Parts: sequence; C-alpha cells; structure tokens
Amino acid sequence: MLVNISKTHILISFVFLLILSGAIYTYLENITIPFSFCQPCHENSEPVVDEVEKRVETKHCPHMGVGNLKMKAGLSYPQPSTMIGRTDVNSVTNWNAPLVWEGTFDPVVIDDIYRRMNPRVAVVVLAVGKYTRFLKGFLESGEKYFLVGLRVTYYIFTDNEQDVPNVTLSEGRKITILPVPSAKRWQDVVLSKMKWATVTIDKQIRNEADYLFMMDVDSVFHNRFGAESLSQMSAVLHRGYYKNINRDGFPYERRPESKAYIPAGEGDYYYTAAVWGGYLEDMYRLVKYCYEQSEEDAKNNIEAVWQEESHLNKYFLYNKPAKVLSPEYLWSDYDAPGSDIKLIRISQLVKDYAEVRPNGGH
Ligand code: UD2
Repeated sequence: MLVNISKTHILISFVFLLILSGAIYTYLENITIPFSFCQPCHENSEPVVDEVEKRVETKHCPHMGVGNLKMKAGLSYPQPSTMIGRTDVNSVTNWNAPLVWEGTFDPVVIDDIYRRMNPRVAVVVLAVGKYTRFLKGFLESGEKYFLVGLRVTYYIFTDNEQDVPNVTLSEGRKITILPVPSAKRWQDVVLSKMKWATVTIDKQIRNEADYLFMMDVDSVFHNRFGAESLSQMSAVLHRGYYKNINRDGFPYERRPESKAYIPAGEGDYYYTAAVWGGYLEDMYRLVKYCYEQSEEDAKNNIEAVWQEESHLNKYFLYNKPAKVLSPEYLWSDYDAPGSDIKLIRISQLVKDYAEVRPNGGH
C-alpha cells in the first residue's frame, strides 16, 4: 500500500512539474525583452581592423539576431510572395545582405518584431556653430518619422547649448546635450564627430543604448525611417553615386599615403557618412576606427579627401555591412529623385555652405 501511494505521488509530481515548466517556457517566449543584453556578447570580440588583412570578428548577439525575430500570432498582413517584388532595383548585395528599398519589407511585420524587442537607440548628431539652426527641423521631423514607437535618445553635441530648441518628444524618447568646443574649420568639426562619439560611448552611451546611429543634423525626415533600417551594421548608399557602373568613379581616397586609401579597381558602393547605424558595440569599433585612422593621417600631414566618410568607405569595403540602405535613407534637396526612389525618408537641406560653415567653402 505504502509503495503504491509513493508511486502515485511521484506520478502527480512529475505531471505537475511538466505543466509548470511548460507554462514558464510559454511565458518566457512571449514576454517583451525590456533591455537588450548585447554588451556581454561583444566583450571578447576583436578590436577594429586597422590593417586590411584583418577582419572584424563580432560574436553574434542572440538577443537581436535572426533567431529572435518573434512576431505575435494572429497579426494581419498581406501574404509575402516569393515571385512578386521590386524588379527595377537590386534588393540583395553580392554578399547576400538585404538592400532595403520601399516595397522590400512590410512595416506591419517589422514593427511588431522590433517593438517586442524594444531596443534603446542612440542618435549622435553634432550641431556646432551655426548648425544649431537645423536642430528644430531635424528633431521635430524625427519625432514624426524616425523609429516611431521605439526608445530613442538624441545625443546633441554642441558649442551652443542655449540654442538647442525645446522640442516635444514622444514617450520613451529624450534629448541629452553634450558640450563640445567650437571649431575654426568645418573639416575639424566633421572629424571631431568621431572623437566625441568615441569618448561619449565609453563614458555614457554604452550603458544607455543597444543601437547607435550617426547622423548629420542638416536634414529633415519626410517619411517612415523605421526598424527595417536596424541591423548589426547598416550603411546608406550615397545618392550621388548609387547608379555608378564604374567603381573607379567613386570618390574614395586614392592617395596611398592616407589610411583611407582604396586602390583603383576595388570597391562595392559609395556610402554616405551622413547616416549610418548598427549595434552599439559594432558602431563603437567603427567610430573609433575612423577617429584613430584620421589621427594617424593627421600625424602624417594628410587629411582624407572626404574626411570620416573616406575612412568609413574603406572600412565597409573590407568589413561588409549587414544591411545596405537605399538612398531613400538619405536623399538631398539638391536633387530630384528618379522613379526608383518611391519615397524619400530623410533629405539633406540645401544650405549656403559659405555662410553656414566657420571657414566657408565646400
Ligand atoms: C558631407 C557628408 C557628411 C560628411 C562631410 C565631410 C553627405 C550627405 N554628407 O556633408 O556626412 O562626410 O561631407 O566631408 O554625404 N557640422 C557642424 N558644424 C559645422 C560643420 C559641420 O555641426 O560647422 C556637423 C553637422 O552635424 C553637419 C555635419 O557635421 O550636418 C556634416 O557637415 P556638412 O553638412 O557641412 O558636410 P556636407 O554637407 O559636405
């Protein structure tokens, strides 16, 4: 009798434990992850390349990777097709990364996936000298279109704190102002962006963000710039060169004396430095790389032809971005878009270079 009671107890306990673990599993599967825990994933990864032979080896972050693209059951959206899609443009690179255009993703699906992930996104912008005048348009339009529904902190580096406008931000979004010194040359401002970003990621941003975007302030958002732009490393095709069929026509740094040197006959695309983003730690390495490479150049009395943009292009040639964003992700009011640009998500403003820059000129 005693033996029988024990067996029954064991059986009941086993069934109970089975149900309990099932319930815990289901709960964990469905909760929204409030923070990403990506930093530890990168702790032991290699520092950025400074030699072209080396490659960046970043460990895959399990919280934001493909395995974590969870979508809620019952979401309503048109069935995706394997046969119908954009045919007027290429939507995949030759290293098999997505090349993102309007019509290559469904915002309903993307938003559900990323809002559940709930990442914290840092945006670094410089507004030095007269460039504070662009902050209002940038921030107000950003609140309408940039990663709506996600947590965003705009880190504004400025030498003129009192000129930072008071803009109403949505829930979960904020502005952090960081003082930087004024500069005499615009070239020094654009290069110092890399220095201030490196220092501030180390001191502060690392604890506050999962993704980081570097952006130029003299631009206005016009349409959705959503979570489809997020990846480990996303680079934007420069609107001026994306139709080039001869890579030797890209304005890469061609002087071997510069650290940004790319030899003739090499190159994939020409990327803009006005918008780029990715996982915080990957961005940290790249920002630091641009900073250190330009410092090396300075020691050798050379400045890359397009400053940080030249170093960025060298890096992306040998360390391919995980996503390439079409020029929809940075157009310019200087140019009329062709029929391949179905919508402009953000556009650089026309400006009087001579008037707005401390040392004038282009
Ligand atoms: C191009 C690139 C830019 C950068 C620059 C460097 C595009 C669309 N833009 O922009 O990313 O590579 O060339 O050669 O490809 N800034 C200030 N104060 C200044 C000067 C600059 O705050 O006095 C900041 C500001 O955030 C501005 C950014 O630096 O948006 C870039 O400077 P720019 O807009 O004068 O450079 P631009 O238009 O030639």
